[in-house]
Amino acid sequence: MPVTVLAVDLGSSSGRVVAGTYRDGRIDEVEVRRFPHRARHIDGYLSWDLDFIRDEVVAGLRDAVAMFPDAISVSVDTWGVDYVPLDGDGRPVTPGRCYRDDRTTRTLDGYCARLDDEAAWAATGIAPAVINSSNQLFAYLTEEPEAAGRTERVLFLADYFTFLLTGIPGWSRSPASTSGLCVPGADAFSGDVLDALGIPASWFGAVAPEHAVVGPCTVEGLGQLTVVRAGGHDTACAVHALQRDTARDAYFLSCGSWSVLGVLRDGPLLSQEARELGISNEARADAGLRPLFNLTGLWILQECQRQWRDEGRTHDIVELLRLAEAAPSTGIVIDTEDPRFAVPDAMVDRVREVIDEAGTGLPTLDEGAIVRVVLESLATRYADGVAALDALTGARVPQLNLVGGGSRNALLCQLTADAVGMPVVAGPVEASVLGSMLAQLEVMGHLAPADRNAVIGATASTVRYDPAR
Ligand code: LRH
Repeated sequence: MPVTVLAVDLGSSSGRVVAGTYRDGRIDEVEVRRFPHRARHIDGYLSWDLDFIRDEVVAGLRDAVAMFPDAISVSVDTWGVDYVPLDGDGRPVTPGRCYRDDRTTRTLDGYCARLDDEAAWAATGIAPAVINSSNQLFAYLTEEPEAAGRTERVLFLADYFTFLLTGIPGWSRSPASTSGLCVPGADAFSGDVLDALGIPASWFGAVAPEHAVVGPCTVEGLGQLTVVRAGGHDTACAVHALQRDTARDAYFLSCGSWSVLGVLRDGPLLSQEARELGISNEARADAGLRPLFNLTGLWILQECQRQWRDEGRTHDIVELLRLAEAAPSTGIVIDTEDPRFAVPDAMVDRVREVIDEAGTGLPTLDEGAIVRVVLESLATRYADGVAALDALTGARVPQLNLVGGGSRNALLCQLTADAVGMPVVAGPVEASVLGSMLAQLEVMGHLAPADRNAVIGATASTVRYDPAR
């Protein structure tokens, strides 16, 4: 009997509702709705339009149920670190603030005075970063004390949408693990961190294991759906869609606005070396972990495209990649982690500024050359990350699995294979969606975990890029 599950996958530039029908050992996906969105300034803070996203999600689910009247379940995954503060009636106290807002830079000195980097790492196993929810909540308490005073609960974004679908609040382990507020392994919030930062422990409940049923959907017209925690964090869902031999470590690079490069393993990497290299021990949605580097990804290009579009220049990604492929390498490598690239707007100017600082004396680069510099620089950063993982795990793995939107970018995949010196297996593109569907089928009793690899093999298309000699 075919069975249909629904995945809601919310990224920081677009969201989608996808139906997956499992039959004959594979999943057929139909994208029912896709919508772009972006953060805008509200009350002086870069914020998300969560009501718009909610309306799109509900409309997408209604369309999905109309198309697939037998659909049995749904799960929501989102980008990490962001949260929604709720009042006693379960309503947002402020709009959902965006991790790219610079309030966390303004409040960083106060934060570090209470919790320095070494103490934060020791308590959490998460690399200190201004985007972490711990930094954001400290900024919230500091800059919006009146709103913070009216806050009863704080839900991470995926859990907020699950709450909207069920009325049941919860704190899923994978998004909680991105917060910088949990103990290593992310099975509980860290009392030490909450105390040090003055964040009320009452804002949180127990960390909920994932791959579990939450309850029936209470939204009108969607009552047939069981809401599942298939993995609240998009990257946790994405790694569930990797074909893997569980007996050995596997490296992954989840490539969208962010490049999340890491390794799948049971335990955290907590050595001093891991700390110095900037490892974050985030949780998978099953019981395991995925120590990783959160690196800047295609965001730089997305923002360049936006600027070129506004200036009436070439901005279509297919055309830009064709130009980049044709452009000779300049040999310039920029630091894609430069904080100037973390914020929106004027990205082309920032990239040019950083290139000029490299003192190359080259004439102003055109679109193709800029795209090539960015992609070559990303590939170089990935190679450094892979070398660091090799040093930390002692395991030289046979290939790098590159999933997410970046896996469609053949130039990036080839440059990455060349830079890391090992084959890149690119795909699936919609890894988070596939991971969510697999987990839902497992939780709902329609797929045995032992059969997962075969289903991924039958469902996902992958392309292999061998390093050039
Ligand atoms: C990628 C991602 C990443 C980080 C970032 C904020 O979508 O989830 O893993 O957490 O967003």
